[in-house]
Amino acid sequence: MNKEEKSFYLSRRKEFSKLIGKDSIALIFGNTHRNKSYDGDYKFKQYKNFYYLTGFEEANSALLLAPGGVRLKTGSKVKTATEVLFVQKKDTLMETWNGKRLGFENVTDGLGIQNGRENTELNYYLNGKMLSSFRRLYINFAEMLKLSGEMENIISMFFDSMNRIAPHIEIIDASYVLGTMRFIKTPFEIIKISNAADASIKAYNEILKIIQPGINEFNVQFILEFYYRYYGGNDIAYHPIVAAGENACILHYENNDQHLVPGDLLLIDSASEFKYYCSDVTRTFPVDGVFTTEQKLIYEIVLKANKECIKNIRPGVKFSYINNLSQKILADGLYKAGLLKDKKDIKKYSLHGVGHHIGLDTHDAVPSSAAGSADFDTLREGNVITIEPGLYFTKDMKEIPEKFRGTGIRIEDDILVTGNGCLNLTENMIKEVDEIEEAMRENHTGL
Ligand SMILES: [Mn+2]
Repeated sequence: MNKEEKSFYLSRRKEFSKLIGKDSIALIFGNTHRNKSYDGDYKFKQYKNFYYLTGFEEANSALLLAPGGVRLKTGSKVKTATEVLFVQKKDTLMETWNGKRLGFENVTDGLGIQNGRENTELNYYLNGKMLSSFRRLYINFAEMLKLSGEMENIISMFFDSMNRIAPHIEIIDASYVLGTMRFIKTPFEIIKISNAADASIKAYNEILKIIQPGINEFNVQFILEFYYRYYGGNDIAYHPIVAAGENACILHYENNDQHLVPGDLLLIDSASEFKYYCSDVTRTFPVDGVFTTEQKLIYEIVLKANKECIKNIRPGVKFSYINNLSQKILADGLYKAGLLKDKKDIKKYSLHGVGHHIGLDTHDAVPSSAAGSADFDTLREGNVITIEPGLYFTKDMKEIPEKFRGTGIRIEDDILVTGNGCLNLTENMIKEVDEIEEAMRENHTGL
């Protein structure tokens, strides 16, 4: 880990420690491997809250933060520590099978964290007696309950000692405090989201040359994924939606296995991740390179909502206001086109809200506006959000003329709230009708 990274994660631990106070202790667990079937696991992915405080990707880890200090033994010596990272034991055999482990001795040099210990020592710190000198225990409780493997024993120890802790210590889920921090992105994080967005933009430029009738949704899915990596991304930000025709009306369509048919639209909601930070974009393209009159009409309504919302984003504006603005533009557009009798019915066709925060998680773990008394609705400098209006007409919607049915359109960009306005991180991703048609006509290589 380089100096800049070390100093970012240290700043996160310091801020978190300040927020919880000296009479609190925090234990933030990293993720464990997840079983897919029999002896096969999913590819490991670190818990984002843990990653936010450490930048450490190894499984079976946990971070202890004690702003007021905690006693830490080294042989016969005892010292006071404010940070301890618990990591997997070095194990030559396991490392041969599954990859190198950092080892507790290398925690300070490697990650800039004050102290390292083997995770088996966690038991001591989950002991009721040790915890009894603190008033509050912050723990990523909901995430902890999902841990498996070697961490399970450690957690059951925790539950065993709950009786002894319970009388005086308040146990608080740490996700709220971490969420308030994650609400505002630092320049270090914005660069990462921006890099993810850039890889997505370049990959979409490539896929435009390839989309044509006869290829399959999965061709589009995996060619995009290839290009994310090719252009510097590390992973996909989420399971992609590559949905042709009516499939686009299933909001979280995941099969991605149908052939593309001329005359249909193809909705692509897929994006790159860069070093654990997500971009999140959606574009809708005509399979054969030309929008029909009806498709174009709906597309222009959605595009107008997308652009007007982005224009209105600046610090102090409420996200809920932007959402209402989007609904209003969509409703007005459909009303004018004669497709909506009562504007109040717009939800039937717009289905979802206008956007969400992005960051380490695609739907970033920012507290909802309903949680607590803090205001997470008013946009602030350093927020990064998506703007993704959409309109969806299934084949069953008999009140809509047939030529409009079997169509889903969504246009999604990633927006950074700046000091006096906003910056569209996906500004350079194609979205005008003429530009899409022109790009699909020229430079088209096919598969
Ligand atoms: Mn999204």
